[in-house]
Amino acid sequence: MKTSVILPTYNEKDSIVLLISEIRKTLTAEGIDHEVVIVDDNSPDGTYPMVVQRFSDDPQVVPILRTREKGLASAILHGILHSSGDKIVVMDTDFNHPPNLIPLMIKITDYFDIALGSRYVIGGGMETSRLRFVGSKLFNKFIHYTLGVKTTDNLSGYFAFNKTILQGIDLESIFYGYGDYFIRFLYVMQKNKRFILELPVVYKDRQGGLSKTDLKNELIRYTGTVLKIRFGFWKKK
Ligand SMILES: Nc1nc2c(ncn2[C@@H]2O[C@H](COP(=O)(O)OP(=O)(O)OP(=O)(O)O)[C@@H](O)[C@H]2O)c(=O)[nH]1
Ligand SMILES: [Mg+2]
Repeated sequence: MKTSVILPTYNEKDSIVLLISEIRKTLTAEGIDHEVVIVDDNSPDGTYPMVVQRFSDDPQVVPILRTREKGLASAILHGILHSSGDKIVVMDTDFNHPPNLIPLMIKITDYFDIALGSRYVIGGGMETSRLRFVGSKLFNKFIHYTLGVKTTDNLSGYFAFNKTILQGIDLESIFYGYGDYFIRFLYVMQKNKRFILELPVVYKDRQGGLSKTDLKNELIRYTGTVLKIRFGFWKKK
């Protein structure tokens, strides 16, 4: 069984080389067959050439450059479609998501369809802003009561799964926009009765670079996503 770790990047030159190195080291030490797929949307800070140059002698690092398309969710889908693994791990590239948990997440997918890194199960949390932690928790309650999903962190974006669960699903109707793709993904997977295990994750502070998240815009977008699903304006094809 091979695992593909998908890393979407936009202006992450401060952290990407260290992150790839840590992932390669951790998974190699655990004897996990893997590749690391980087999907960069032509970052002005030169993230892509930096990865190409630094890992040119490492066939398990697969850098992909997109010049025509841009966006977090479609970058993740692009990486998944160009990956060769049987298992997929998706994470942020700024160390928000601690890479030392990847082996455990992969192990969990031997028994569950999806391993979900969650801030809101016992032991989980967020080192960054308390306001953001509480705000996101409340928004997750809204998602829970509106859509009836059981998962507690529908905005996490740190997860692992068996690729077979994507079969027969119109992925483009899920993987568009920003973090809202994850609300659609978990909703569809729970409708499909997939087995999900949430494991505690403590988000670390971003290491270098700038945030791409505009909290006000995302709040509006995420609310729209939830209401569209709830009132039948979003249909998975
Ligand atoms: N390929 C690609 N990646 C993106 C895009 N926008 C964001 N990302 C990546 O998506 C991940 C999440 O973005 P962040 O800016 O860290 O968002 P966040 O975690 O909500 O915000 P922080 O608190 O700053 O960490 C990072 O790895 C980004 O580099 C995009 O348009 N294209
Ligand atoms: Mg981040």
